[in-house]
Amino acid sequence: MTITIPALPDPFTFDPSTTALVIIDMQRDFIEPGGFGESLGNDVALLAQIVPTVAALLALARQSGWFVVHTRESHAADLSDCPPAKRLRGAPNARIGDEGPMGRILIRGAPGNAIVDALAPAEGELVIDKPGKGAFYATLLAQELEARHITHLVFAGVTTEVCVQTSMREANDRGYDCLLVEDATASYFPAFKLATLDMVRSQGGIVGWTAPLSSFTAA
Ligand code: C5J
Repeated sequence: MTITIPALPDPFTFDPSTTALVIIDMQRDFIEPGGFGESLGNDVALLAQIVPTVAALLALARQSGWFVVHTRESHAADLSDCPPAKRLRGAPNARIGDEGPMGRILIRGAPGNAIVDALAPAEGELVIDKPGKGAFYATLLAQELEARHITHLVFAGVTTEVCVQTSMREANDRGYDCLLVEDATASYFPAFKLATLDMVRSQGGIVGWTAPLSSFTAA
């Protein structure tokens, strides 16, 4: 059974049985007050405000039988998967692997590396630990999606112009039809979010589609 929803640049048609929801990096360190993101001077409220919308999207996906994927930007404790170039950029007193306000910054198992409680993965959902910005780089995501014959990906999460956009572009290059849920993604820089939505759907959907959550709930 296929469903068609209003979207930009044109309607988006998908079959729930071959569709996955991919929630990018809804991690405590990026979203909660007192975490790594806030310690860098970012207004985390901009990210926290989408949590209820992402939770509603997740509930809809679970109800509709979509495969669900959660990602975490994370590194091994010995930093063997963190290129020095990545570690050396950013604030000198808050590098990946340093002790941060919620444990070691972007290290697997640190409290701040966890997904926020409201979006905790359920049994049977895939959790991808990704050392890059993109969800496909150095992960098993491609194989996991192929094994389930997934053809369409619906994206949500943070931050829009960094890990969400990178993952969506990687997916687009791999042949997936991708849609970004407009009100289920956020950036510390609102102008970057708006620019990313425009980039994705420009030139006839060069990266994919965008639509608000209401397009899905109405359908
Ligand atoms: C993500 C980042 N998740 N902005 N990371 O976008 O560094």
